[in-house]
Amino acid sequence: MINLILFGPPGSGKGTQAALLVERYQLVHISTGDLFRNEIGNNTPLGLQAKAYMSKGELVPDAITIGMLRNKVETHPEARGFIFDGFPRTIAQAEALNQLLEEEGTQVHALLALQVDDHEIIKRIKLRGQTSGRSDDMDEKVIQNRIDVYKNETTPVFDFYAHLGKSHRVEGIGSVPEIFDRLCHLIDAIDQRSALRIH
Ligand code: B4P
Repeated sequence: MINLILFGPPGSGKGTQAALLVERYQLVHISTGDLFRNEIGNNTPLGLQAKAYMSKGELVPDAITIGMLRNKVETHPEARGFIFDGFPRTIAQAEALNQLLEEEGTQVHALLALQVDDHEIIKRIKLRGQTSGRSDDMDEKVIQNRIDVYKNETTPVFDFYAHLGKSHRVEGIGSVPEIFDRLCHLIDAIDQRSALRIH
């Protein structure tokens, strides 16, 4: 089993790359952003709560996010591994994920951090905002807040896994296939080193 965290600032390409990695390695993809958007689309109480935070570019509170993630993981006992996309975004979420995976007899094997500068991120998100219908992609103030929240609340998660020797930086600028290749090289090296046998 291999469990990977796809990490990086908003709009760094986590969702884009996760979709390709899932195909290549046959892992279960869990995107907390997608799960929240799904709840919002279905007008559920959880969706209503999440919407209030997401529309401002704030993080949804840990208790809500962790509960939702746990439910999702538990619906996939057959998984040969997970790609966590957009989770964990706080130290509390990272600690909860470690505990959850420990209960399942497994662990986080690597955090892959896409490196993309602010200028490129803002360009990408605004471009997506023209078609995504996502209110958090359209307002430059909200986009800037998402970047600030990432820097203040989420970057400590990189250090949390770096202390465990599990954080890796990956250049996130380039074409989608180029970045995919970089990620695959890294994952294959981690696989070989730890004899996880994901192929
Ligand atoms: P997310 O859904 O995680 O949104 P994101 O960070 O914008 O997405 P991502 O990095 O996946 O970008 P993508 O591949 O789409 O979070 C949204 C909100 O949900 C958060 O702000 C927060 O409120 C809430 N939330 C989610 N998880 C949470 C958690 N754990 N705790 C609390 N709150 C949480 O790429 C972006 C764009 O770039 C796309 O248009 C894509 O086509 C383009 N692109 C991708 N790769 C490219 C490349 N190589 N070159 C050029 N363009 C590229």
